Amino acid sequence: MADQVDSQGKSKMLNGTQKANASAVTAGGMSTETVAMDRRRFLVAGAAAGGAVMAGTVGGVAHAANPENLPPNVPEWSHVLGAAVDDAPYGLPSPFESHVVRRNVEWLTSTTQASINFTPLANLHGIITPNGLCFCRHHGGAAAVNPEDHRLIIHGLVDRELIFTMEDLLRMPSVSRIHFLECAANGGMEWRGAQMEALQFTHGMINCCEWTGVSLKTVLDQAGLKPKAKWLLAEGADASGMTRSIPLEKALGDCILVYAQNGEMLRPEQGYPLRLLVPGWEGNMSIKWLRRIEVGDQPWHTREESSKYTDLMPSGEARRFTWRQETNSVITSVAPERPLNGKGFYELSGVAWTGSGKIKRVDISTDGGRNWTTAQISGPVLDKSLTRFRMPWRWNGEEVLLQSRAMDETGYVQPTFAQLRSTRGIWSIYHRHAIQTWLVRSSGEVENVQLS
Ligand SMILES: Nc1nc2c(c(=O)[nH]1)N[C@H]1C(S)=C(S)[C@@H](COP(=O)(O)O)O[C@H]1N2
Ligand SMILES: [Mo]
Repeated sequence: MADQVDSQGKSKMLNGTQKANASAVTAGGMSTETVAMDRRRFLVAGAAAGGAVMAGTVGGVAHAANPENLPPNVPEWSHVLGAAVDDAPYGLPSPFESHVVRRNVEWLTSTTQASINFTPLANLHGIITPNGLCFCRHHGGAAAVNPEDHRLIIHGLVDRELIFTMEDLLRMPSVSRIHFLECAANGGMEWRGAQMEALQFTHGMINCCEWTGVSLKTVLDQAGLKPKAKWLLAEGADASGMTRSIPLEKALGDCILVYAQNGEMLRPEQGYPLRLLVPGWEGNMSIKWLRRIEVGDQPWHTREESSKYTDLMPSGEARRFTWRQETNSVITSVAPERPLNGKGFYELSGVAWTGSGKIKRVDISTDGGRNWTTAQISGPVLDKSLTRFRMPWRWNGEEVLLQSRAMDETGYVQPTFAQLRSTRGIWSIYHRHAIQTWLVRSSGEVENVQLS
């Protein structure tokens, strides 16, 4: 039996295979009509990515497969010369992959500059997010910064106030590390019930890149910290002038002043030419277009920090300083955007991550959490990184409820929705990391549902 909590906090019993009516849920000023409309649109977008109609759709535009290209014939592209090496000095994905893009949700924010778009997780492989597909969260649009005119200022409780050019930073000893970056609001639309009809929107506020830059400690050591130094304020050069306070212990730990992402310089929307990366912690602390670091003895009380980044508990109290991103996982190879095309063999694959360190184990259930099988962890298992898991599976064509459950190296096990709600209630926006359920219909369609 499934138990769905609607927007009023009341529970409705479902029969386990019945999808809760998304129109019962409202959040962020959205209307019932918008949900229905968006849902159809999401399913269309998803269908382009799904195996069921793969051969017939490119970027949502139907095109006919040409039998002339099939064996025993030699396909048309074998008869003509291909593109020249200087046709695309900066390469782009195949036009047949043009449906794999970031998408935003119109009703979520009132402008597209103070807004967010989402990583298309259902179409990604391994653990690395390509630069052009990393979700973007801006409070004042993506700043267009000329690196020649960009400076990083270090001041406050330091022995030497310093100003760095980009050239200065590029000359310093560097580090490269693979980490996920996740918005604290990832999955935040799902607290009060299953709502978003695509994996892109239930979990897509996350990326995982190889980040290169200068260890923040290197720069702070150069400035010299005064004995009273306990906190940093990081500030961005964008129109929002976003600031966040960061405790010194974390700053001297694994934080990086990042200038490169997956081997090339940062993309403008990821903070070019310089951003802070605070690994494993709320994405909002990883200040983009970083221009200033002030060292102080206490956290700053800015509008962002004192009112926005807190978690409202059932008691009416608000938790704050909940910086660490919690242990989470999701199946990505079967998802609303990746419907099944007939019974038989499939690989269940997905990603798991934790701000607490490394992923230790991931279990998969095909019966809504009654029985669990440990998945194979395949590929690198890195600190505060996406970790890829896989499991061979045979679908008999019946309705099934797919789930993944991650465990981290501290022994923490990803909670069910019921467990999470029993301690955190339903009024938070942030840190929604409960076990995801995909309902696979006998038609092969896949839906987002919540079980108790
Ligand atoms: N200067 C600045 N830094 C910022 C933001 C911003 O709007 N301005 N957004 C923050 C938030 S809320 C998140 S989740 C991450 C998102 O990083 P991304 O856009 O590279 O995915 O950047 C953070 N850093
Ligand atoms: Mo965020």
